[in-house]
Amino acid sequence: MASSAPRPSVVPQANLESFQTHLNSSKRILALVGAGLSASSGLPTFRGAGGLWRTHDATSLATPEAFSVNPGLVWQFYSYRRHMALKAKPNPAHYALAELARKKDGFITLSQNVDGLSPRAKHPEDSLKLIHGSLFDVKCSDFFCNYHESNNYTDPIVPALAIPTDDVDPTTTSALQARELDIADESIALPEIDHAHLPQCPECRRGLLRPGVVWFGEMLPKKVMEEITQWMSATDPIDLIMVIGTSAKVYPAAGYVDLARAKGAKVAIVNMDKNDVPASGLYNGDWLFEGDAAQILPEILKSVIGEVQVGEDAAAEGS
Ligand code: BV8
Repeated sequence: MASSAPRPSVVPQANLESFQTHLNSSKRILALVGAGLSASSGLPTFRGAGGLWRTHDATSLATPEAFSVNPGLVWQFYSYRRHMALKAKPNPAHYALAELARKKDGFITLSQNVDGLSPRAKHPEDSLKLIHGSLFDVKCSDFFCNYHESNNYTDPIVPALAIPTDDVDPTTTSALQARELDIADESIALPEIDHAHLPQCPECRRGLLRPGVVWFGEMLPKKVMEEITQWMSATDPIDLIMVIGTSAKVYPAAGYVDLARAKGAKVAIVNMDKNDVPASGLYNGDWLFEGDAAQILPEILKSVIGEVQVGEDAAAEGS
């Protein structure tokens, strides 16, 4: 149960007041979120750790080419991220956005994150656009098969992807954690996994299943893109776009900042690094809140959402 002790303010007063005045009067609001939103839930960002998973550039593993060359390696990358995301918990920033969605009809969140934490914070589905898919969806990689499965939380998804614990006592978390770290530690060789031991498509029984995420060079989900385009092209102006925990370097996601600006939106950046602002920079009247999204979002949205409730009770309240 959240402590009721008021949090120390992490936002300069002047900034907070002008922002909340605009927020309170805003009718149409967008949030573009990235890995930084989940950083204080313990999940590494893409840029964190130099963007590397072991010796591999994470973005190079997130490609159809990498999967066709070495599906075992790519599945170990995604199985590890599924495992870590399942162990993680939504943080106050996830709950704050979920509550804003319940309080403001004209608010939607565009999430680049595939970790499932915004859905677990009970962010209302119709105002949460998962533009890069989810670690917990799988689909057949065979071009002629349309098999797709959502909300697959089996961990590991197949025995061959289990985090090897045979030589450690899995009941002692520390040992297990050590083993988890091993997986991320390039000095420990990753096992070669035979195709036959990787997730198989239960429908065509020909193709391998692959993670239901959008890889570089792939189109974003058609239905989600249509919903966003419809929302963006409504006649009413957009009043505010909050750019939260993202380096805004990946397109078309990063392009929404300028699209929203073109519809009249003011921009509010929430980022641990004040230099990580979108390519078009900041204009007069925009806001830059430097720090941890998990601390800043509950504070700057308080005028609309009140005190953020984290944990189970928020779910009960929202469902
Ligand atoms: C496509 C899913 C075409 C998989 C991902 C235009 C110009 C240039 C290039 C392109 C362009 N258009 C398209 C491209 C190519 C490419 C692209 O953008 N390349 C980049 C690298 C230049 N785009 C694509 O390939 C897209 N597809 O264009 O298809 C097409 C068209 C027709 C027909 C066929 C094809 C697909 C892009 C999606 C790829 N999939 N994810 C997976 O996750 O494994 S992208 C992935 O990387 C994430 O989803 C996210 O989008 C991105 C990582 O960025 P962030 O989330 O922002 O994370 P990052 O670590 O970079 O930054 C973290 C930030 O948080 C930092 O600013 C840090 O300071 C801050 N922070 C840290 N801690 C905190 C914090 N902030 C607050 N609080 C904290 N505690």
